[in-house]
Amino acid sequence: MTLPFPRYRPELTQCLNGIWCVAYLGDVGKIDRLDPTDIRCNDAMAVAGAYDAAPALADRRGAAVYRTHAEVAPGRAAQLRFDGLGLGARRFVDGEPVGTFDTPYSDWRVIIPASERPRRQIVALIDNRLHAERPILVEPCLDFYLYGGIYRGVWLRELPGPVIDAVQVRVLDCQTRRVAVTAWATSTLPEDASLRMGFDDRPLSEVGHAEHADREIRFEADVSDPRQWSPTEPELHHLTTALGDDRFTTRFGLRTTRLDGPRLSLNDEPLKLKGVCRHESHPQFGPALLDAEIVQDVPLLKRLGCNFVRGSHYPQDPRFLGLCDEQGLLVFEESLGGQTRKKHFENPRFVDRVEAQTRRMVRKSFNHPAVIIWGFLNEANTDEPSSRAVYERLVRAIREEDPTRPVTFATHKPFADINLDLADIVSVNACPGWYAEVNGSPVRPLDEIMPKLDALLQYLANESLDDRPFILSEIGAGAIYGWRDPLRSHWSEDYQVDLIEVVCRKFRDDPRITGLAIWQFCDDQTYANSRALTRPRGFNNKGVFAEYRRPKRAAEVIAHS
Ligand code: ADA
Repeated sequence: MTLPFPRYRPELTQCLNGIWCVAYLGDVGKIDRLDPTDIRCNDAMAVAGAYDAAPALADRRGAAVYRTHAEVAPGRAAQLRFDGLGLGARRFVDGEPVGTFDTPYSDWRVIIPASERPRRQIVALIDNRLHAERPILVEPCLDFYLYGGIYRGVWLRELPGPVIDAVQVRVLDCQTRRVAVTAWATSTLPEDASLRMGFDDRPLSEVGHAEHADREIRFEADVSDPRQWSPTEPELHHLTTALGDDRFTTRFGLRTTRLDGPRLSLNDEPLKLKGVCRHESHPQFGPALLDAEIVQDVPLLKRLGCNFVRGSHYPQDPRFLGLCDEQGLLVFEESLGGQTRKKHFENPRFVDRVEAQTRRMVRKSFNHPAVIIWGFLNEANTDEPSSRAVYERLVRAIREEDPTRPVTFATHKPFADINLDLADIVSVNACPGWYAEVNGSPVRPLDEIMPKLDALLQYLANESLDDRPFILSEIGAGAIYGWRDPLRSHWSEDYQVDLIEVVCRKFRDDPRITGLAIWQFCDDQTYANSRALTRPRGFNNKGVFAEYRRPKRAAEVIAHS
């Protein structure tokens, strides 16, 4: 099996994915008060997997206990890592609670103390209920289904002593190939700890001038045999750091991004970002995508002629980001959010949580050269005065974590947004031509697209916001796969083709538009309640592929535009 990055010593690393024992508890009391120790787990569920994606539990809201065992050498501590789960969870090892989780789609790591038991019991108590009293990061009315379960990989790494836990490689200068490296250990390092390192397949050597502080080691180095990363030549480097016998390998790319007025450049070449928004979603497995599905999505994106993908609306699966690095697809990654309003902005627990998730996303994805833009809180109520302090705080948090990449957020209220000045890139979700002013309007929906986009761009210029790049971060039309209509009405593939043709033409011809992320890559499951009155089949049907990735006619239009 190929381990994803970062890679640890393979002989000390186990992937715990597989079939776990599960008990679905339903709408029990709050999980904070539940002790899962004596609960019998008689059902089986796949990990990764979402329990409410299983037909028997479809659309059920409740808690579930997931249980498995792992072999760990007696006397040795271990690190347990979940790459993404939701919505809320508590975790237990050998019956002892080891943490609470409330940031869906984030990774979650913990160190398990050593024990003499060779077989350790691991339990995740998961909750997919949308508690009113628990400020989750999204509102239940959001337009994608919020599943419960373990969405991504689960890993166990045995720790022979203090080991490297995370490494960030920051490119200081592509020309001089100089990088600044920060490595964090799992625990405080002795003063005389000596770190070795090596690029790619080179032998490891002692790091000369390193600064130590507690768990942190910083040093600079020149990449041997440097190759620049770009979307057309996505050359990647590896950096291995070693403490004692332990190894930690991360992958990175030598590339720089730069903002120069309305221009966004990569390696000093101006970018025109052509792409789509993509949910991590499968009709049968929800957010728990199989390797085969992720691997197939990337060439489909490339076949659309995309060089860009907006990972909507949460931190992305590291497997997907790894493939984007390898294939040269540029990514706008954002932390989870949606329909955020006054009650959230004024709730300190909510704001702490968004900030924690946003910081975690930046730390986790820092070394992916494909990620070129950070975002947060899709479509919040940014006309709300209480949003200002939150937006200032989130922008500051991202810049503290990473001063090298531009920061943005997708707004759907551009004319009333009070925070646009904080963004390095203005990103607007617009929907002319779809949620069109049809009632009583003499204008055909398609004919309103150009004037509305022009009015938006003119407004940004009037507000002096044309001094930075502009991304049309969502625009699209719903189409039911296979439905052709000579009248080219809404919901037909023909209407989606017409709308996307207009949008692609505008994007191609208007130099004020730096980026386009068409809404969306493929149809995805949303709620099966009365929302389905505007979401036929209970899906958001604006995909240019249907949910099983069959191309609609619009895919050809994008590919040839
Ligand atoms: C918004 C939102 C998307 C989706 C879209 C739509 O722009 O950000 O998640 O809901 O609307 O299809 O209406």
